[in-house]
Amino acid sequence: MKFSLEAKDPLSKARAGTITTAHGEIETPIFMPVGTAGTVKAVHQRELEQDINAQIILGNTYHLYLRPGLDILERAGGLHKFIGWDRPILTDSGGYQVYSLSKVRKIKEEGVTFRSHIDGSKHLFTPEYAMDIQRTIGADIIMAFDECTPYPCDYNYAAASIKMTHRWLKRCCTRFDNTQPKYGFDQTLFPIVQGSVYKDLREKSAEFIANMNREGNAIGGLSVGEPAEEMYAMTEVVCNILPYEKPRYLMGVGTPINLLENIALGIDMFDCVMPTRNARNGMLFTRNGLINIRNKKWEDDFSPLDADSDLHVDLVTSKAYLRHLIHSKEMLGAQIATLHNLHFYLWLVKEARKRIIAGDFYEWKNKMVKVLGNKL
Ligand code: PRF
Repeated sequence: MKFSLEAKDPLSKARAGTITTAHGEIETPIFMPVGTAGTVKAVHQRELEQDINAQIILGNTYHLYLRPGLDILERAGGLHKFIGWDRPILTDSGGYQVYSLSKVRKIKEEGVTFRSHIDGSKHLFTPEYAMDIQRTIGADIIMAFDECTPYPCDYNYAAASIKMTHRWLKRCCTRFDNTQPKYGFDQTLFPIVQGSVYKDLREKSAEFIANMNREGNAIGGLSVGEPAEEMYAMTEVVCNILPYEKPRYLMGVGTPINLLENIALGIDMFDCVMPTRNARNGMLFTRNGLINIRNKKWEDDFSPLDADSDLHVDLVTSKAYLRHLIHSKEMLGAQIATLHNLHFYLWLVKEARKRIIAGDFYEWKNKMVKVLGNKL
């Protein structure tokens, strides 16, 4: 993997760069659509490429390990081949989904024991196993196995937790560095900063992670219920410590405003289920803020979703029709709404990149935050 920085905004810490992977380039700042189980829900790979030009998608170790399982993924030749996607993929390690999804879980030094949310079967993820699984899935960028602390989290728990996450990270690096990729292309491992909302713990964790000297770094444990201002404060502390010349990935964030504010603090990569999950409930992101297409006010609005858009479904779908589809729980409603929301998120980061390169990101960001904030 290679990362080159092309521009820096004069009035903020925002930067524009390019990540080069074995499966092509990613222009940053970037948003990664979430494709948990080998699919960005309701969107075909061809649409991801051709309609919204997604440059990288995210997969989840936890889900893919449980289903279809490692045997099938390996026999398919890895996730890229299995799903027919030859652009970059990043996989999360399971060190978050296990906490949020599985039924019973026990966190020990060795790893995490959990029961599958699908059939109740018992499993153990260790840092080593999380690396082995991600070698088998075959993503371009894989994530360290960490503990994401909940919010709120008491100081002593968070302090002990980062120590364990750091010990786990060493085990991840050892395993990763002593194993080979399975499908003939390079993978890279990103470590994850934790530390809840405590400045000194975030500093300590960021220093530890920076010292591991990997090709990119991530920030976890945010957007878990804390006020946005606390998230930004932590991002700022951590970005001041993580190396300038490596990509920084803020995990599981966020709203359009969260993206803009964190880009201004020096974040390069984001992922979040918000545009995809909200779409399925009829919540649409637009340049004027959030709208609920289920609302009666759209019942007889036959104007296009967005007449100024370059996305086909925005031009040919009326608000009244999408409202009808979502109300009727028609699958096409989820498809159109998801495409619309992902297109908006990708437009937002592309525009941010353009503004960073042009040198007027900060003013544009402040204006956008006001406009989006009106209705969010
Ligand atoms: N750790 C991992 N994945 C994550 C998170 C984390 O802390 C978050 C927190 N927002 C989202 N996804 N491994």
